[in-house]
Amino acid sequence: MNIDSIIKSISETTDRIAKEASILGAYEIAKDRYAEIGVDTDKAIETLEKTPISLHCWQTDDVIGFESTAGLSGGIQTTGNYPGRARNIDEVRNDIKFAKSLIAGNHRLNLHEIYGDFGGKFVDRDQCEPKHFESWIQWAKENNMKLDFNSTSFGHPKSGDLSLANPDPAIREFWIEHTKRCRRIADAMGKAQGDPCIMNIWVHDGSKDQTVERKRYREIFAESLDEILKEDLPGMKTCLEAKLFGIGLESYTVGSHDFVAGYCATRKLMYTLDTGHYEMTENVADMVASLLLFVPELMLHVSRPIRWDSDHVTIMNDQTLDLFKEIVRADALGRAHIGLDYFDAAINRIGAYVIGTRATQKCLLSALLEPLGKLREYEDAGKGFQRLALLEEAKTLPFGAVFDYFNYKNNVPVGAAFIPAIEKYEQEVTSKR
Ligand code: RNT
Ligand code: ZN
Repeated sequence: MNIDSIIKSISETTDRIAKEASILGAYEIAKDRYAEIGVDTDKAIETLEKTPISLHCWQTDDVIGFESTAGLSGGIQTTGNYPGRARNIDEVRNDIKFAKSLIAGNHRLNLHEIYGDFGGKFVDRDQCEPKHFESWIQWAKENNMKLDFNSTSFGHPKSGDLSLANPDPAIREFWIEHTKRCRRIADAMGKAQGDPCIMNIWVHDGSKDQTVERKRYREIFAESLDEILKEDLPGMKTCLEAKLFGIGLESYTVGSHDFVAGYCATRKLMYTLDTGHYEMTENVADMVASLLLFVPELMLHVSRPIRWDSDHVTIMNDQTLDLFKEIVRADALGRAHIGLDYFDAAINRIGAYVIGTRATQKCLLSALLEPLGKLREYEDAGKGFQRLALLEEAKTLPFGAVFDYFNYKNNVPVGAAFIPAIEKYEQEVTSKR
């Protein structure tokens, strides 16, 4: 059986009809309840349907890619060894396709440079070209997905502790060349899909122990970035990701929040906000309303840090709910691109994919269902009690009925019905790897 018929047979086993009446009935009641406080649920669903989430290809294979079998380095790490990891380009594609069949809406696919179609040959990072991504462009088109992209500074003999911020010109030039080439690949993707490909630059550069050259590395990094960004490439947009620390790079990170905020503000560049990249007690959601005043756009890496930047599967928690509330309250959905960034190798990887994507949609939907008009009225009138009361009441409105209907309407499993679907795929596909 080929992968398409497996996916089709699994989706047919989802018990939709039996539940139909209760899903529709619950939605009608929910719709009325929300209408009472001035919220149009149909409109919220429509916005959710139109908002793509960029699925990170690296959840399928523990951030390994197809360049070499060198382990992960550069301050990030996956933990766990659940069986069934995707081992090659076809398996990565099949897993993404299957995960997508369980998620409502049209989504984008976020690739790293190490996921190129290198045809079994070793292509070094300073040699990558658009041709290595032609089959991805084709595949994405066939599967109705648009592509986003990432340069890859980790997991390479020249990664070391410093790449774009390296004082050694040979190493620094190598990574400048890599990043320039990646921007051209992203440009080719964007042109082919008729929509800008967003390319993220995250480099791990930093220091395990104390450094006396904090400013010097940041100056070099800024110079490298300026050089990289010189080329005008209309098919793509670049964003730069900030970070607090990496594993083995605990004392100092070149691309810290302050550096990236300053760089993006002065160069009018998109800022990548990864929810795992700040102090644990920092209010990441609050950054949205500041950054948006000074940078043109935001790229979100929705993740879940546990004690550190652990990249646990995104769930519907306060941190993620607050993040999307701030984006909707700032009327900034058009300026915020949503991507996921976690890698859990300890549970079924496709399950992890689907849980995190659906959780992100739940958080966005919850933000879209906020009675913002009324809340703003109260706030303007200085009615603090009424504002707090409505915020509290809004928490227990029948949100779940709206989310169920959204999935039902989009022909994907409602509620926990995706669990048996993933179990079946595991039985028929991933457990045989
Ligand atoms: C690392 C960054 C970065 C990576 C991916 C693989 O801390 O979050 O975005 O996770 O590029
Ligand atoms: Zn990230």
